[in-house]
Amino acid sequence: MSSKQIQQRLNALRDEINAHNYLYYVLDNPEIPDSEYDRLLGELSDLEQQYPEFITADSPTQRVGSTPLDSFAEVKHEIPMLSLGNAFSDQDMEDFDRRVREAVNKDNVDYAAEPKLDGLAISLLYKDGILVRAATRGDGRTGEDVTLNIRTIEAIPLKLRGQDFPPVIEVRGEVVMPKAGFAKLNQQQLEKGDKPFVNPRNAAAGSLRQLDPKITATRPLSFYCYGVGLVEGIALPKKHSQVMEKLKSWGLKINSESQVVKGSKGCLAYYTKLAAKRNNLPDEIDGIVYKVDDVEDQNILGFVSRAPRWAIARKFPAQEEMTKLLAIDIQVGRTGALTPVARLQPVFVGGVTVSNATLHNQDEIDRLDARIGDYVIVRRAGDVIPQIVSVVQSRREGKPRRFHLPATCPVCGSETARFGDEAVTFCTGGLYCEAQRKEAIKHFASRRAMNIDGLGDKLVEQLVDEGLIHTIADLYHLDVERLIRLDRMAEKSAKNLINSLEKSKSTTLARFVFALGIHSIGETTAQTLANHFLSLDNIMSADEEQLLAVPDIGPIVAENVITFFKQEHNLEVVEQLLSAGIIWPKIEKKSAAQQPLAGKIFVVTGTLETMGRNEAKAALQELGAKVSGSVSKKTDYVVVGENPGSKASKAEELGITLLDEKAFTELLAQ
Ligand code: 9MJ
Repeated sequence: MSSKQIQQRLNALRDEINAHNYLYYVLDNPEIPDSEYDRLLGELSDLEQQYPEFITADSPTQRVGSTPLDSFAEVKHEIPMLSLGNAFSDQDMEDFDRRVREAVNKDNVDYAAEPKLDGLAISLLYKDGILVRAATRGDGRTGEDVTLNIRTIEAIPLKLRGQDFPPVIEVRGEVVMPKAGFAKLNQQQLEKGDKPFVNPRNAAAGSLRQLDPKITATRPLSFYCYGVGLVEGIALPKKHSQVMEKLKSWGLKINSESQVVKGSKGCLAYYTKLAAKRNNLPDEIDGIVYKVDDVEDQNILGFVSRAPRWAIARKFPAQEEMTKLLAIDIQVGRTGALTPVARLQPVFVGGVTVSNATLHNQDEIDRLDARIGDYVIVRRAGDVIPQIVSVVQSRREGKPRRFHLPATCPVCGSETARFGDEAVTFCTGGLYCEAQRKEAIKHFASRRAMNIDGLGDKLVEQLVDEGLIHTIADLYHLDVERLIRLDRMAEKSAKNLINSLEKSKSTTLARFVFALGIHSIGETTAQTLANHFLSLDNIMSADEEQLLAVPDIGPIVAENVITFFKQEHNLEVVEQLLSAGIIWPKIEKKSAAQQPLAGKIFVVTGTLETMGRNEAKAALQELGAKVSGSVSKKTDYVVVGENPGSKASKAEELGITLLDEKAFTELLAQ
């Protein structure tokens, strides 16, 4: 390629990439998949590496600079960056509208209504369409030069689109961190062991304050423009809303929720509409900004001190407030999870009075270092449950005591426990604990457990609420006479239910074990326990060593089984169920003839067409084989399905017999 051809290709690639950026960021309407975009960027980057003499500063590859700064330089704003006056009520808005109408001498004024983004105000200076400087608002007169950091934000064009932009234009707007990006960033912070950011605004500010633009480049920042400062050479349209449309045509992102509304009525309607949408918007907003749309009217209105008289920010009720943590109570949920609940000095936040907030679990209390008597920041965003964001350490008085979840359940007195590295503390009371009773009974009655026909969730609630049953064992003492006294219970349904209960008494050991609702014991594990131990007595008396010797039973399941059968109440309930007449066929130890694969170790890898992996395992175990998760010298056979992993190749290396699906099903059939 000649030098001219190279430059042509480079320009074509840059134009194409910029066009796709525009479609993606400004119009919110991408045309090509990310993979194709990445390919274009890759081609540009490769070509530029080959011909570094043709790299231009506005090339899409040049967003991230390589040298960190020592400090940010000062930038003087030629036209000050203003702040906004606030309105907190409908009355404030009506007063604002009246002042405006009186000043411009009109009966009706149009306002450009925009979401008020909670980010950082930034000024972008474009000369001949090229971004030459970006600065923070600072105190409004002097800000900091953050050009290198701002260049990393893909929603900000390094070069304006089209031809009709002024030779000098200063665009103003807000850098924000979208909620989704914020959540992801905080997740990463926690994983790295770093402190999470308190809110998207702080995260955006912290990201722009980095001296190394490489760090800023990793942060999910975005930008919306909302106005202009210095403009030279070409006059802009006469309406604010038209200026915004112009900026959009030049490749700058404007908020798609923006809208021109009529008079104070229009302002109030827009406020109501956006307040309802607030939590579903991609970015954090803390109110609405209303601007007189007519620029000539803006000039008539002018400024008072540092705020324009032609604009106002109507604030949503604050979503964060400070209050006192009075006590921590414990709620026991339906699954037995103990949830610490903060009792707060009532405080008006997010539009409602909040006096409780969840503290989630012990780890969360420890992370916050929340102690009774502390002052805390409470956040309530929309319909979301109020959260405690942080403790105001500087307000702590004396030595308030730390809080620990109790060793026994506050509802039933059973031991509490944490399993593995789960954060949640559970009550082990199971069937006995009132808080867990309804769920336990629903589970017990369900189709895959005791399969009690006609005993639905609603009826279980009713039976417990009316005090007719307390535990699953009480189900078998119900009679038609008592049932028909319930609301909406006809004699026929009552009789049917009694029949179903009677029928359910004939079951299997696996179903019964599953029905007990032991934590983390699903159907498959219940079946495994039944196959291995053969009797309920054996399961109930198994110690940790015996349980761990069962294939597929790990320490968590073992601990849950032992804890469950250690509880006196659970033993009583089991005893009552058995005396009520629950029976199952005795499981015979299989003879050698029935266990042709006894002693053989199998590994299953890849996807089988005719059965699931668990099904295959169960079939092998039924025939006496052991199924292991990893291939070793001890492995006898490896069953290989579609797309097998490294296990198949390892087996081949070790010279282990491989069975394809056909060979495997034949083996099972034999
Ligand atoms: C925000 N923060 O979203 C203005 N703003 O206009 C909008 N801020 C503003 N406009 C003049 N949408 C000064 C500040």
